[in-house]
Amino acid sequence: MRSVTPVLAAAGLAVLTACGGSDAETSTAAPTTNTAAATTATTTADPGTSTAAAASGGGEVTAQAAARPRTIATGLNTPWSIAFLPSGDALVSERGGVIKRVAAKTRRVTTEMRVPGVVEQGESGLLGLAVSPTYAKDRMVYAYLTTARDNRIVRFRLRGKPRVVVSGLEKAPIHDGGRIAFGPDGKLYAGVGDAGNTDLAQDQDSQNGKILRMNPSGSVPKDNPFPGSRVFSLGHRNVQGLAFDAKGRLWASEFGQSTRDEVNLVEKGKNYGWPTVEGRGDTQGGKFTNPLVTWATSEASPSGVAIVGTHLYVAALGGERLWDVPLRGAKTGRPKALLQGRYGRIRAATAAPDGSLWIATSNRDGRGDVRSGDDRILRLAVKR
Ligand SMILES: [Ca+2]
Repeated sequence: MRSVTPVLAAAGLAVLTACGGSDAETSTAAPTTNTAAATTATTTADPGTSTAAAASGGGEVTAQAAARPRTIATGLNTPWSIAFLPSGDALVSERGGVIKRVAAKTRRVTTEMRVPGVVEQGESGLLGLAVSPTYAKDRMVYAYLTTARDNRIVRFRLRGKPRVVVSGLEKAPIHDGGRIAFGPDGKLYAGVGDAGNTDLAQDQDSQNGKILRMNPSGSVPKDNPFPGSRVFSLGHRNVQGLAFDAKGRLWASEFGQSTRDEVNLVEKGKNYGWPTVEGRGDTQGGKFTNPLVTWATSEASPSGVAIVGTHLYVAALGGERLWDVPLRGAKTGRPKALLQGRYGRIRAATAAPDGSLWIATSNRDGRGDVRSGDDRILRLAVKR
């Protein structure tokens, strides 16, 4: 399934069916998880997952793993993104189109608003949220969502009318990207999937299969790598995780197709290889940039990412775990698996204002085993 013909790629649902267990968001893991884990990363089990520890041969329990997760909220339906307001309240997008609010002090969950025009189909719907870095002044919240026509980014005041930031991104039942994040430069970054059309990732005129960089209004910053274009980096399949480290470097997770998922250090104007290269491969003399971390798709299927201190946390859907990737400047250390098999599919990971990490499960997204209380948000005390 590495090279998909354009005809097949154009029919998103056909790809979904054809890929079967190898599609990135699916939880149908290949039966090689533990073997693959042993060869690529030391899988450190969370306390209580003794089977996982035994299977991976690892007995080491890190400070991160030892931190017992606390449930913050239950009964959510496919939460996709968590974003904190300056007050400490958290906004949570549910893929069907609702934004919930988790109160900072009481942790009471209330429905904040329904975002108009959202059409949830397959992997698409109401996806990423971002709070304006100048929220105190403008009170703007940004959302990446799917409508009947397209994927788009809108902004609004809570309970107010959304206005378009960017529209016309191709949508599909799969590979819709959807993560948005403000950089320390005040620009808005967005992971846009290839919408099942692999050719778009290398097409400089398409905004699909890219990471975009834009002004908060949606206009193109003058210092973008390609004049007049929001494209910041290209050659991406489906980026659903974006986070900036303390030095302003951009880290992104990316779903592979059938072999390797990726964590990339994303730099202006670079080409990350899809669909020519999945995982690490021939850079063709530097034309392509290789990922710093890869996993078998059964171990990860990575969605949201968050940085706390010098660790990148990667929420894994199909892998049903949280990956802890130590960051050493622009390099990465050996990843450790946390919470493996404990909570099912994990979609979102967000650094909370108190230095903890909040994650959200995604067991009600149509591909998980729904457990009592799903979907839930958990808080983890992690090393800073
Ligand atoms: Ca790549």
